[in-house]
Amino acid sequence: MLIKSKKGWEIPEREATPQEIFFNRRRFLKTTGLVLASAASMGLGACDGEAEESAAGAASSSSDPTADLYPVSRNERYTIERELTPKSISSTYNNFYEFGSHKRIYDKAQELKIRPWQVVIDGEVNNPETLDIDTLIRAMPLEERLYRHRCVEAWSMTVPWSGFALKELVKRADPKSSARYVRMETFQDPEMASGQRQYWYPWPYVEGLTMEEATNDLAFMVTGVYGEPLAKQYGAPIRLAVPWKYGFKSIKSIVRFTFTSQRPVSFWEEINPQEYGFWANVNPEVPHPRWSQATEEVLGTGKRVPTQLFNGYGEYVAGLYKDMQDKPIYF
Ligand SMILES: Nc1nc2c(c(=O)[nH]1)N[C@H]1C(S)=C(S)[C@@H](COP(=O)(O)O)O[C@H]1N2
Ligand SMILES: [Mo]
Repeated sequence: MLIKSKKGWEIPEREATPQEIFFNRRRFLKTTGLVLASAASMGLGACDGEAEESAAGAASSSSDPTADLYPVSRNERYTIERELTPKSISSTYNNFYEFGSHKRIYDKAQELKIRPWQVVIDGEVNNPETLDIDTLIRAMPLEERLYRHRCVEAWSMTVPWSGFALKELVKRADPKSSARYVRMETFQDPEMASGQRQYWYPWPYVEGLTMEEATNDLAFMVTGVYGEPLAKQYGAPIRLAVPWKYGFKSIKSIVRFTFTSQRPVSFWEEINPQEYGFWANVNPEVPHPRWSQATEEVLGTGKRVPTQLFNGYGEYVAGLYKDMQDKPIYF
């Protein structure tokens, strides 16, 4: 039996309710009263279960076929004034609903099989292809970037990601002029990923960016962290990092990039469009319908700090939104 002890950096539920609790009416109607029972038994378990911290590092990767590539050299353009979040913390406090709707999924996530792993690039492109993840990673210019990450639940961390600019993948795909969005999709395998047996969620996890966002310098494909291949709980073997947006935009364990003229409906938007919009740009002045976004708990520090517009990345991205007519949520 494990005794629960709450860490200082864990957010009390009254400040940040886990994302799963509210279901929109459409899904509610789709899935009947059974959902209520299930939702109740899921509870508010954001902080359930004490971590065996030593298990966390086990997630890394001497056997990873890309291990020889890391560490990669740091791009000094992307450093930050905040201290890095210790690996023991960021690797044991994760959102990865494919493995459960709470934060302590890191040992469950070790069930993720990351080889063989194929990535499909399709849709409105001149160079559609299906390629092996190792081929893709080895074809791309890898670098390290220190990025802040701000979850919509009002916690944040600072992580040394390794990977490549998403615009390099866009260049390789060679999109047609009809492509206006990149839609990204996570694997779907409910036998492997127990969370995907929670059938009331709209699996697979989907996210999307406009082409302008996807080709912005900041949009980063992550294949490593802390100078090693990406550990499974962070979304191995490849996930997105878009640090000016709320964390749910940074989709994990991607198997497909589809270039399309249609705006994708993302996983959280499908679940609750009133609370999780397409844009999801970090904005301290626009509260989530159920909590403030003015401040954030910095994992590992026990401190709350003010949240910044675009999570502090306005110099890179503010120009993308200056002509936006409709005022979508979170912006
Ligand atoms: N496929 C998938 N991607 C996902 C999620 C998820 O549940 N499934 N959670 C998102 C959310 S809400 C956050 S905050 C980040 C968490 O990333 P981390 O666990 O590396 O901190 O991943 C995002 N990407
Ligand atoms: Mo999040």
